[in-house]
Amino acid sequence: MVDADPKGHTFAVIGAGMSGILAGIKLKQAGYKFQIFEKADRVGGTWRENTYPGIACDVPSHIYSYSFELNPEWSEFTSPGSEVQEYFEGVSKRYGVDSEIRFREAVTRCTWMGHEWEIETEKGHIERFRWVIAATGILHHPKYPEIEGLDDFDGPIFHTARWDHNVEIQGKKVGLIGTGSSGVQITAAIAPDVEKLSVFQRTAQWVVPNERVVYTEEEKEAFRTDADLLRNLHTEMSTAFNDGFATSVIDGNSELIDDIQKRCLEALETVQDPELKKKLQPTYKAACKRLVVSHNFYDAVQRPNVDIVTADIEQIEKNGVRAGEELHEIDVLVLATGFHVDAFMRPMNITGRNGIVLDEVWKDWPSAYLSIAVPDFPNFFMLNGPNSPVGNFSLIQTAEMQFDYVLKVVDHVNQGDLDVAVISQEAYQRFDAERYEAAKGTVWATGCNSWYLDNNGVPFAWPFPFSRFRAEMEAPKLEDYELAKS
Ligand code: N01
Repeated sequence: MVDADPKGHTFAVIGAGMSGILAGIKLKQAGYKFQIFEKADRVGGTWRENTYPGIACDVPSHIYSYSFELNPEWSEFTSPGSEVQEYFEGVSKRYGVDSEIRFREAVTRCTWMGHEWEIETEKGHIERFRWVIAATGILHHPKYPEIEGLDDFDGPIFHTARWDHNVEIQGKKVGLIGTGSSGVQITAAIAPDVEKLSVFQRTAQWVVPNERVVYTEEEKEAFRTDADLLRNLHTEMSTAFNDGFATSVIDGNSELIDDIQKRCLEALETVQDPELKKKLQPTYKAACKRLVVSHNFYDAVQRPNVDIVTADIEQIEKNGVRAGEELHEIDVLVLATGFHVDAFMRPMNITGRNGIVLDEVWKDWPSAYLSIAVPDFPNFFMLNGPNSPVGNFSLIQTAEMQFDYVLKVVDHVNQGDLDVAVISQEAYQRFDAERYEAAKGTVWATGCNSWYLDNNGVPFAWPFPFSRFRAEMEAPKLEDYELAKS
């Protein structure tokens, strides 16, 4: 490996999911020394952890790929989760990143020691690194509902991100709490196999109909043999997405959102029973919550063995779930109740300069300059950190652009007589105030409850156009940083 860094600066990358693998590949290519720490025994992050029936990426596979590693083998327009997992495992091996990962070694502590970070892992290993890249993901801390009696249930009970494949659901009475993207995919997948499926829906979802497109062998062969075809497809899809949907969500009055809502309503019309249709009709604007994409949810819920329960859950009992007055008898209970989206790297103990603790800085809600850096935490960057465009652009494209930004800052420091970069309080506050104001005009702020909202009910995702994100990432404003020699 070429040593791009004459000062021997080293990187700790935390997490070997999509963005951690990306960081490894790019650091390797740039000639930097790095170590990736991964809590689990395999790469893949969210795709390793979510193995529930029906899991698929609802973003088109040809844009849910690294731009430098397009994949002609995707089986479908939106491919199954297991294929996405295989893709990341394959890329990680092919680029030689696997050998730089310390598996089963969660980082428990990061402490800034004045000129470098001290990192401690769950195995008690303590090491020092000049730079830290937190690539720990967003949707990875399962959120268990606070429902009375949850522990009293007699049968198997698990969260969607902890699916227990030892539990037989075939021919069983299954209860499913939650109708977000996970709940909807599971409903469609398991409805034909179970005796009874009781879906506990607290809020109706807008469900965008998509058609299932399976790529033919001829199409895949064309992708394999014509690199331009694949590249153009990636470019076209990215542009359409970034100029279309990504632009519309930041405008609460967008016509495109109205069109999407119309398409959702047309799909809802396929539900025959007026009472069921009424239950499934949302009362807020489409895309206010993250849109759910499905070609078969409405078919599934019209099966005679599926019950959409909208009465409030009173409590969970030994044999089932009591909603309203009625006890719904259940053998297996699945919690599709989402994730703690404000955790990010936590519960890791992170202490920056002057003993400032991240948990304290983020006690109300996490936020970061351009989603990447936090004042008082020198040489520490995040990929897909707080305020990232989670619901707007492809997470992979976002992470690639964020990483390129980080590398530009690092290169600048390394090439000068410097070794520390920390975002200034002033720059962070200026950005955060602007972001907070802009967030109020987005579709996510049009009057619904969702995981996009912070504790004050203000959306935390990137509220500006794609063009601004690209411009910010392409040309870091180095004047916003305090650059120093330690
Ligand atoms: O979680 P969610 P998810 N009693 O938070 C309900 C990504 N993803 O795992 O709407 C009753 O969206 C809650 O009800 P309400 C994607 O970004 C991607 O489904 O709050 N119900 C809601 O229905 C997605 O957005 C793919 O009223 C309770 C549900 O649980 C994100 O992950 C696939 C409750 C939670 O929905 C999260 O999706 C899957 C309670 N106490 C996921 N508590 C792809 O295909 C919560 N709920 C890429």
